[in-house]
Amino acid sequence: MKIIFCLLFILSFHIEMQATERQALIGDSIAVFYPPGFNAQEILPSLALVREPGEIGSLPEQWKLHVEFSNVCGKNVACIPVSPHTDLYGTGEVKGNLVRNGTNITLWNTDNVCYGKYHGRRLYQSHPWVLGVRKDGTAFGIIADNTYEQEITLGDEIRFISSGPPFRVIVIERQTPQLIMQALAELTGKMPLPPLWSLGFQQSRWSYYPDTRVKEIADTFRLKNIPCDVIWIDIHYMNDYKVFTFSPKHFPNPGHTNDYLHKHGFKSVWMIDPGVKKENGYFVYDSGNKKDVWVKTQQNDDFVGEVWPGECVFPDFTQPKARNWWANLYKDFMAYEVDGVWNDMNEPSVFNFPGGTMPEDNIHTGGGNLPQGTHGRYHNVYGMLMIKASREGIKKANPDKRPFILTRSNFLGGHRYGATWTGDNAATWKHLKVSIPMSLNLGLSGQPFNGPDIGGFGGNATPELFGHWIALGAFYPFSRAHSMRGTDNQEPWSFGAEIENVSRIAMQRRYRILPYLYTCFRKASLTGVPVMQPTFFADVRDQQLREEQEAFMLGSDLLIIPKWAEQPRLPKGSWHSISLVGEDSENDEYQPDVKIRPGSIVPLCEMIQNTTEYSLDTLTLVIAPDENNEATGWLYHDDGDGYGFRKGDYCYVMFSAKKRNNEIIIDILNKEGKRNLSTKIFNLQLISDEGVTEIKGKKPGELKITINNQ
Ligand code: MIG
Repeated sequence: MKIIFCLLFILSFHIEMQATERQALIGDSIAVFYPPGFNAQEILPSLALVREPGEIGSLPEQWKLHVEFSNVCGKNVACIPVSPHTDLYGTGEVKGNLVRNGTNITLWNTDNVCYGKYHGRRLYQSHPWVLGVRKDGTAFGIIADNTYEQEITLGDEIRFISSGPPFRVIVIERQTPQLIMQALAELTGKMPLPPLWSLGFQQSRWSYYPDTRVKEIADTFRLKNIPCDVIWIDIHYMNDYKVFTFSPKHFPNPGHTNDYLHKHGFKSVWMIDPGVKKENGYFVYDSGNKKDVWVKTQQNDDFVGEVWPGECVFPDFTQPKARNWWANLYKDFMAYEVDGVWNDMNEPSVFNFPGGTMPEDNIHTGGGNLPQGTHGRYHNVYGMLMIKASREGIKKANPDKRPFILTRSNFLGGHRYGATWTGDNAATWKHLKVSIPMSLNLGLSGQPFNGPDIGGFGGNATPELFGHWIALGAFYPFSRAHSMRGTDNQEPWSFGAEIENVSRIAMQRRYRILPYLYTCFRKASLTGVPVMQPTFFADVRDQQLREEQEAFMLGSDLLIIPKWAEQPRLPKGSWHSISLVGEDSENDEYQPDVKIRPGSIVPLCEMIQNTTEYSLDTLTLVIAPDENNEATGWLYHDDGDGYGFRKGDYCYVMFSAKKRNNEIIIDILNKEGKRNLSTKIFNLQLISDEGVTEIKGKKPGELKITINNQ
């Protein structure tokens, strides 16, 4: 520490202070600050923003946050002083505490196994973004609008120290952090609504092969009645690790494998990496060569680096023609009835080069509105541009379905193209615990659809650890168990009868809340407010909640408290615990406590084994009246896939409940959409300080109910 201070002291002699060259309003309480020497050619177009912002005026006099630009030892620095007692969040996928004050991180997408390198301070994704929440709950957001390698240090001031050219900074001011998230989504875009099946539980490992093993895993889920929607197919399905091929030995008939999975109510997600084996006669290599799509070296040769297939070339996704070529590769691939695609290794990870990636002076040719640039410029967006191309291809192959793409590497704004998992964690308690602030901060950085490898990727989970992880994992936005090759089996039934049962209950809980969860995803896709939310979102003025990173919220109405939480700080008010699948079964050592916000109504569906069985014919409403004896809740429903909803084929329903003496009146209002709620039977769970009153089997016309006081 001391050494760093001395260094800073010495360095401070080399600081060249520069005034802001220009500042302007680009939206309601959104400002942009340009440094001196800003050269749009060198740094724009922005890859985070959906469009170049138009200036609408000058900054009001009382504007609070100003940006100081400087150049320190050749690096361009933007510094934003913040008032004391400001809590800082965001900064993307990072290891560590939810509150980011006092930390620094490097934005340089890195394949970081078990988060072991660089003290875990640089991981697979980059989000040059900080969310600040002041003592009074007002909030701000800051985008350092550049893609270069940079460091974010968070102290009394927020610093972005970039190794690229001078960059602009965007500052958003809002009354609450939730409103900041909405403004961020206005600027960087919204998550497209994912298919319903991708909200189900997903089972993966590196790798399930041959195809008979895939079937066996699927069969076992059904046999054991553990709800599950997706089986993941990792790299061993490929022929020699060549992307877009199938091993003739292990997966001779991928179409049949998928067909089998579909017949049993499963979907499949198959991996595609960016590295293309350098092998004449391999159609991907040959066709890419013909179109000249590869990343180049300084000498203008095709860059060659080693990944799983051995020597590989790498598509240059900055080129429209390369993205187009890549997109078209998905046509034949998806024709095997592949449901989703997993883009891995796209930092890009390169085994035989320093830093585990390609040299910074490699050349990306660009095209369209993207200028030619070095890998240093485009490294952090390599993964994002890859999944952008993947998404286009998958969409083109299946125009009537919603694409599902999972990516390891990404950048601020990349939620527009795919979901994310948090890379190679480890099967340790520490990584279980850190998964919560990590997922929360990803959500607070604009990526609502994320989650870690349940059970931990590296190493072997003990039964106890796996039990706790899957019990919690039921409540991650993206819920997938995955593990590394060479580790012990990590399916829910691999740890003995007790943990198998814990897993079943956990997933039953997830599937019961699907109507609520899907509604949260819909909201996220419309507004940018995260699905998984920090507890302080329940009460942004309550200082006690600001650091809470064991308990968290799912949407605004459910609070999830892990069994192992030591001292969770909970929002004030009577948040009551609710039971999702039957109190007796949930009351084990593992299942998190689920509490409901007073004043809310949470819709649950029946217990199902996968989303092909999803139905709202019978709906349970969990009703938690507030102190005025009133509650409201929302439900979004549509086909679960496809784009009918864009033409109004959905329903968005508001439930309201009023309790008067021993009577409860429930109103259902179709607020939006051409569909009507199809529910035939309502079951009610009325939550109060006295406990739960269950009322079953009511028809839509019978929702004025007399409660027989027990
Ligand atoms: O170098 O495809 O993070 O989830 O199982 C390892 C094999 C490559 C890294 C991913 C992991 C995946 C593994 N991949």
